[in-house]
Amino acid sequence: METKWWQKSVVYQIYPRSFCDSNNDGIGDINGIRSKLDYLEKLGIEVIWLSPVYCSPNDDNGYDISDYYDISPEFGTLDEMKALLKEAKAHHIKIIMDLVVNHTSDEHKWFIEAKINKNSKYRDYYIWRKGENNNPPNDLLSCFGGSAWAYDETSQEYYLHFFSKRQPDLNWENKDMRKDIWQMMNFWIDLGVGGFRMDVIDMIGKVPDLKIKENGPKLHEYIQEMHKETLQGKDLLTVGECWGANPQIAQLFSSPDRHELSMVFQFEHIMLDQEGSDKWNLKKLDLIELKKVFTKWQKELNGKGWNSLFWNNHDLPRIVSRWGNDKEYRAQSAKMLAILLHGMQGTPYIYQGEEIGMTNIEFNDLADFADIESVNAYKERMANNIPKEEILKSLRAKARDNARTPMQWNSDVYAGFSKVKPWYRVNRNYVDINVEKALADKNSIFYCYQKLIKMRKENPIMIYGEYDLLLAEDKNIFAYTRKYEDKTWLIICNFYDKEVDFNLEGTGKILISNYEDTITDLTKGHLRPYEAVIYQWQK
Ligand code: TEU
Ligand code: CA
Repeated sequence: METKWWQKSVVYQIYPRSFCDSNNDGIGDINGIRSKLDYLEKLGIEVIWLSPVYCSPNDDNGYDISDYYDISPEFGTLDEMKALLKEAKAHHIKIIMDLVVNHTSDEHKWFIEAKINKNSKYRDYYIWRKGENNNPPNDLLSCFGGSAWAYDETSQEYYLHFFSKRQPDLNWENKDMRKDIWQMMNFWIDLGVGGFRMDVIDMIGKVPDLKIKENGPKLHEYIQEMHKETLQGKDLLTVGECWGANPQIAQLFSSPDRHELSMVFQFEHIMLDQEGSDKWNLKKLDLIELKKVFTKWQKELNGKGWNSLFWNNHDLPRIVSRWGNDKEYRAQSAKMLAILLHGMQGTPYIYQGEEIGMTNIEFNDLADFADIESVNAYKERMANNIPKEEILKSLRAKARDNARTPMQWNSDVYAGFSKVKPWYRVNRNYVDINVEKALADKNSIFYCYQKLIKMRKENPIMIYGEYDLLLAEDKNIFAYTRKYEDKTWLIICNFYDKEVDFNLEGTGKILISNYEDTITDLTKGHLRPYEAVIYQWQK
């Protein structure tokens, strides 16, 4: 298979509201991103995934779009967006846009029209049903709590919303609606974007009457139509957010001969520290399970599709607080997690602040949460008589707010993010954890990420090398090899804070490590807390 540029690149996700505020109104913006391109080039990333910057009433921070063709005034203007695209290009960085087309905002002109006029062509752009004896058509639930059906007084019908009431679901059965989406995508492609990250794309084939949310029967038909009408011949990076994917489904999306997407985000590893489908129902991570899940995906997409590799995004808690140790071993564990992930096959994604080891934040009360999911979960769980301490425990561990605190640039007031009080609280640890400090310390987490990105550009084994798990039964160590041509790399990581021994053959040449004086004799293997190494293996 011919190598694609996105197989060699590392992507950096920007959550614009929290990245950098250029005009001191407390909200990050496009000009703020423009001012940090030198920094991103220094890190070595070649793609930015930009979370939504379109017009939005912000019921779900931009994931409720009211105009796909324009930039929200709080983020800037379309001209500034064009300038960002151009300047990013000069920094060898492409920009992929968030494409949120499972739903729109209730303030989108299509929905406004659909709501007031039953005979409008836009009525059928959404999903309307008559209820049953004053009840919703069925018991489908919204991801943000409560029924997925909202009652519209005017027309006395219910409309579907898998997310908030203010995010009505689009009806993908409607061909005109699809055409309008293709036109909008082509508008952005013509402006020079590098591709799209597609929000909950596996929901567009929904069949609400059969209670099918994800992976509906026409899903791949729609994606292939999208490919034909927009992506074909354009060499773009496309990544679909697919909470319901298994490796077979991911192959359908990402196998090149099917002409769908470059890759998907799957969340199997992300769901390992919860009981069942409820993310608030906490469970301890089992390392053996984590190894199994990664190994399954590495093996099953090898040569048949492509993996995305990530620990973090704007919906997830900070990985160093989640599966690392953000206290005594913050730097070591953050680097271990970076080495473990970047050593695998796939395209790595870094979420803003991950490269400096930003952590979760402290929450003490309802007032500390800004996110709709957190606020709803808090209220719903209070109503269900779950003890407050237990609710807070889950939210501390999992709230999306953890990822959304302002980026920590320096130790000035508000962490250098803004000169005024930001829209959301700055983590108190910004005086110790910030970009300025990271850049000044040659052993910082930042330079570990920088080195991993550089290694990927220089070593085809990181792209093509075949993956094999080692020490599968070891309860503390995550180890695997990558093999390509005559080379073997060994990636070995101590996942915990206790020292461990291991026993393998031969010696290793150290390519990257998160400690000084790492051993090279693998027959007397020993790893310190969170120690992680990539070796070139000589047996
Ligand atoms: O997320 C999809 C999604 O399913 C999330 O709601 C997820 O279940 C939750 O965040 C886990 O905590 C996408 C976006 O990434 C998210 O920010 C949006 O809120 C959502 O779609 C609706 O657009
Ligand atoms: Ca601003």
